[in-house]
Amino acid sequence: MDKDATRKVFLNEFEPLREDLLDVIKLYSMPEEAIKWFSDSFSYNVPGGKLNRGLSVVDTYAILKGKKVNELESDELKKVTILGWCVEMLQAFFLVADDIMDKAEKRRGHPCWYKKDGVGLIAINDSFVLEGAIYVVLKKYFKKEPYYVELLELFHDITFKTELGQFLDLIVEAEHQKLDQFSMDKHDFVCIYKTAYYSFLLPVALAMYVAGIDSDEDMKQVHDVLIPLGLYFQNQDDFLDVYAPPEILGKIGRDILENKNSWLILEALKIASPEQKKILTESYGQQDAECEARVKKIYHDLAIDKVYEKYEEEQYQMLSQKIASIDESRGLKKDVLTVFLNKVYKRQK
Ligand code: DMA
Ligand code: MG
Ligand code: MG
Ligand code: MG
Repeated sequence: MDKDATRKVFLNEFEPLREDLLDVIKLYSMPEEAIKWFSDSFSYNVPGGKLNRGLSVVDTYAILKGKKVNELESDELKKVTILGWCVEMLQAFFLVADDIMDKAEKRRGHPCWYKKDGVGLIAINDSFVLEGAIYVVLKKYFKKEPYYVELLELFHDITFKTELGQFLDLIVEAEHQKLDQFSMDKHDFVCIYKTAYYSFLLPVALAMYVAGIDSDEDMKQVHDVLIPLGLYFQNQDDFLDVYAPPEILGKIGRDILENKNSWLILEALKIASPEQKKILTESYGQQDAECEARVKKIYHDLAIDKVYEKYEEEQYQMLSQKIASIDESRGLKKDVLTVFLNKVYKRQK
C-alpha cells in the first residue's frame, strides 16, 4: 500500500469513530444542539492536519511486523488506525487550547476554532471534550487487551508532560519576563515536553504495545532517538514560524509578537552586537508590526537562516548515527526511526 492508500484507509475510519462518539453522547440524552456542536467541533478540529502523528502509528506497526500496510490483518489495521486517531484527538485538544493561549488567527489554513462565529471561549471546554473522547474510544476498543493499562498510563503521562511544556512556554513568554531570562535550557525543556513526547514518542510507543515489542530496553532506545528528534522538530517549528510562507505553513507566525522563547531569538542573542541586542530587547514581544519587522531585520543581518541550516545538518548527522547503533535483537527496527527522521529533515511545513 502506498502512502495515499494508507491515508485513505486511515481517513475511512474517521466517520465510524465520530459515529461511535455520537452514540455515546446520545445515550446521555444530550439535546440535539449539543450533539450537533460536538459533531461540528470534532469534524473541524480532529482531521484536516497533516495527520503525520496518526499515520505514523500505522506505519510504525507495519515496520515492526515486517509487513506492508496492506498485508496487515484487518483487525490489527483497525486497532492501529484507531490509536492513530486517538493521537490526532490529543493533538486537536492541545491545538484548540494552544491557539487561544497564543492568540492565533489561523490553523491548518482555516480560522482557529475559537475564532469561529459563536464559538469564542466555549472552545476551552470543547478542547476538554476532545481529550475526554480519547478515553471513550480507548475503552470501547481496547478494554480487553492485556496492554490496556499501558495505553491509559501512556496517554496520561504524555498529556501531563505536554501540559508542563505548555505551562513553562506560557510563563516564559509572560510580560514580566525579559529577554535576559530566556535560556536554551528552558527552551529545550519546553520543546521536549510540549512537542517531542506527544508528537514522536507517543505514536511509536503505541505501535510497540500493540506489536508486543515493548521491553524497557526497546522503549528506552526509541526514547533516546525520538526525544532529540522532537527537539529538533520544534526548533524547526520556531524557524518556520518566521521563515516559511504562511500560505505553505497554514498558520501565521506570531512568535516575535508573543515574546516566545524561540530558538531563533536565542541564537540571535548569542551573536548579536551590543547595539543589535538593544534593539532586540526593545522590540521583541511588543505586539507591534514595526517592532516585529525590526527583529526580523536583525535576524536577516545576522543570517540566522544559515545558522539554522548548519544546526539542521548537525542534527541529521547526530540522529543518523544514533539510529545506526540501535540494537534490533529484541524486535525493534531501525527503519521505524529512519522514517521519522526523513519526514522531519528539511520539511517545509
Ligand atoms: C504547540 O507549540 C504545542 C502544542 C502542545 C500544541 P506552538 O504554539 O509553537 O505550536 P504552533 O506554532 O503550531 O501554534
Ligand atoms: Mg501556538
Ligand atoms: Mg503555543
Ligand atoms: Mg510555533
